[in-house]
Parts: sequence; structure tokens; C-alpha cells
Amino acid sequence: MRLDKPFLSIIIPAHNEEHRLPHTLETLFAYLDAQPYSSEVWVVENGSQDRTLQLAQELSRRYRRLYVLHEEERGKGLAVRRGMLAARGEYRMMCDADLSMPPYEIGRFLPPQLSGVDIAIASREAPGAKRYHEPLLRHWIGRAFNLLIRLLVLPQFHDTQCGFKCFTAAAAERLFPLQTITGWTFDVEILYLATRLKMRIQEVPIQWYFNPESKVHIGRDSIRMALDLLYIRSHWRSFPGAKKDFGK
Ligand SMILES: Nc1nc2c(ncn2[C@@H]2O[C@H](COP(=O)(O)OP(=O)(O)O)[C@@H](O)[C@H]2O)c(=O)[nH]1
Ligand SMILES: [Mg+2]
Repeated sequence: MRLDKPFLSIIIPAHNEEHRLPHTLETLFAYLDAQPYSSEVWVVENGSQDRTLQLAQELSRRYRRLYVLHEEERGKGLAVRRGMLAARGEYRMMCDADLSMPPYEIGRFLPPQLSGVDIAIASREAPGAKRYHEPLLRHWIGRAFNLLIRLLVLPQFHDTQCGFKCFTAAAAERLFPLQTITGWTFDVEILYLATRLKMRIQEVPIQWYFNPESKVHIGRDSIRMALDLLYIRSHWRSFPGAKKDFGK
């Protein structure tokens, strides 16, 4: 068992990522090694048909601070929850395996650059943010989904779906045990629970580079995601611990 607590844990959910993972880890460790704080990286793989798990395990022999977890069932939300609760860092940041946000942005989610918040979420919409190379159709589908999220669940956020979010250890340990959605919409549920718990959440504008190898299936996943929003809206009172946590 490990007893040390690093300053930062990075959690990478990985599903069929054998092509993108090696370069991502190389870039990420090059950045982290140059920082004054201690860090660790968790790759959480589930449901892959390729060699992602074996590759991550091989890479963990090269990178001393890389840890690998595996789940059978699919779901990005499932993987992030597992990593957030296994990690030991004072700050715990989820990062997509395509590293569509350059690692030099990571400092903007952490003290000394940002303090006094429980959750910092990367935003492609906040003033100062910039998207590169995103196809128009994909952009507008994303914006339509955000509109739905704002109408149904979270009126205050302009981008809840970017794959980079940083939690304090206390926020992560409070929120992730309450999470029930294991798929793409888990971010919305986590942010919804966080707002009900009156946590301080800040959108951080980032530079974001579109990566064409997306694992979202627009048709099938959009319907599931819209249904998840209705579920979050109508069922939050029955979340495990809701009575105790929300006093209702
Ligand atoms: N562990 C795990 N990761 C997943 C799953 N589905 C997607 N991901 C990861 O979620 C991240 C975002 O996926 P990506 O295809 O880049 O989605 P997009 O950028 O939203 O189009 C990547 O790190 C994926 O590997 C899953 O079922 N399990
Ligand atoms: Mg991506």
C-alpha cells in the first residue's frame, strides 16, 4: 500500500486507446517531471477490444508514477469514478487520453494560479478559450447538447463536457461515491451534485484541439445522454445518500 500523498493525481479514462496513449503519457510526464510539485498518473481502462490494458501495464514499468486499473464493463464515468477514488492526490484531475488540452494549461487549475475552489472545469466557451480544428457539425451538436443541459439541469455552465476537470481531494471523495451514471453524462451528474452541495465551481478557459478519433457515437449516444439528463433532473432525490447529503 502507498502512504504518500502527491500534490496532483491525473486520471486518464482509456477505452481502445492503444494509438493515442503512448504519446499522451510521454507528453504528460515530460510536463509533470518539470513541475515543482509531486504527481502521479492513473490510467483506467475498461471494455477495450485492443491492447490498451497490456500497453498501459508495459508503460507503467517505464514510468514509475504510472498506475493502471482495469474494469470489465464499459463507461467513461465508471472509469473516472474508479480513478478518482483510487488516487491519493491533494488535487485530482481527469484528462482525456487524446490530450486535446495541452498540458501547459494544467497549472491554471491548481494553486498558486487558482485557489479557493472545490472544482475547476475546463471550458471551451468561457472568455479567452479557443477551439482549434473542430468540424462545424460537431461543434453545433455540442452546443445544442449544452443548451439542453442548461435548460434541464445546470443553467450556469457553458461547457460541462470538456474532458478536463480538477477536484480537490475532499470534493472528489464527497462526490464520486454518490455518482450513479457510468457513461458520458457523468460530468453533468457530478456537477449537479456539487451545486446542490454548494461547492465552489469555476470554469477555466482553455486552448482546445479537436482530435478526430472520437469514441462518441452521435446517434446512439445522444439519445442515451438526453435520457440521462431527464434522469438527473427527476431522480436526484433518490441518489444514494441524498437524504443525508441534501437534507430533503
Ligand atoms: N475507460 C474508459 N474510457 C472511455 C470510455 N469511453 C470513452 N473513454 C475515454 O474518454 C475520453 C474521451 O473520449 P474521446 O473519444 O476523446 O471523446 P470526445 O473527445 O468527447 O469525442 C478518452 O480518454 C476515451 O478513451 C470507456 O468506456 N471507458
Ligand atoms: Mg477527444
